[in-house]
Amino acid sequence: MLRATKWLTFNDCEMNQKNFQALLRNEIPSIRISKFASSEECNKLALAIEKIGFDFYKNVEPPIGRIGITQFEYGNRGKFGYFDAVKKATTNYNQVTSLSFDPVKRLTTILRQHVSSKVQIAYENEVYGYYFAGLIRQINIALLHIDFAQLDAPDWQIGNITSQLVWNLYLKAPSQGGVCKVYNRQWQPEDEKYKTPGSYGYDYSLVSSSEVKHNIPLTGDLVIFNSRNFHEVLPGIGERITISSFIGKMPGGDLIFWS
Ligand SMILES: O=C(O)CCC(=O)C(=O)O
Ligand SMILES: [Fe+2]
Repeated sequence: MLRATKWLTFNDCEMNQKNFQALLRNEIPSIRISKFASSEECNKLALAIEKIGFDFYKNVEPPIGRIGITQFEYGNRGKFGYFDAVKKATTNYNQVTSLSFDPVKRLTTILRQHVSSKVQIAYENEVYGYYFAGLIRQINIALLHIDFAQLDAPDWQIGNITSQLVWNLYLKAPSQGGVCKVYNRQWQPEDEKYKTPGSYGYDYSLVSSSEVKHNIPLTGDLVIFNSRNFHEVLPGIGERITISSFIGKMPGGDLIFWS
């Protein structure tokens, strides 16, 4: 039986090499880059997003709106569909960010300075090419779940990651609520029996005795947490719009981005 080690702190930690490595090892709950984007930059992104409009996930209840694609949706449908859709998703992403700034680029620059010189968009092979990174979402509620490519993408390059983080930049934060709760419990294969049939959600009994960190959405802040940890988004008052992607650590230490 796996014993969960207690986190060293419940505070929001700053971005540096030591904290980033601690987050990969699940020794701290999150890193927050306060004021990653100015309110003007966020407003411009939000305006551009409204012009394009959200698509909604198929078979996801409660509904989650998004611009861009996720590997998760293509996990059972094959790679071709995902990589075929990368170009369109990238065009939309560039259209939105050209009116303000490019969050993926800004974060990769910060990571190269603080953590590792090798930070890249994930790459499949000569046939399929690059992944997409930079998913824009409108989430009102997200059920208890994890995001871990060893489970979601065993036959894809990203399935080789040894640990996985996710970053979210809050472009529009609710006036109240909308907290992302991250539990100090990392997914293990035997947890699959707690999955709710026909849903991406897991049974809450899994985390009933786990430590929990409340990540409060603040416009302009970027929060990174270990996405192998069970997490959920609570309802809030007002719109909640984010840009995000995963960050995987490859066996050789390189960092890769994808959505
Ligand atoms: O919107 C958030 O705060 C987190 C959403 C989520 O489940 C994720 O980014 O993996
Ligand atoms: Fe998630």
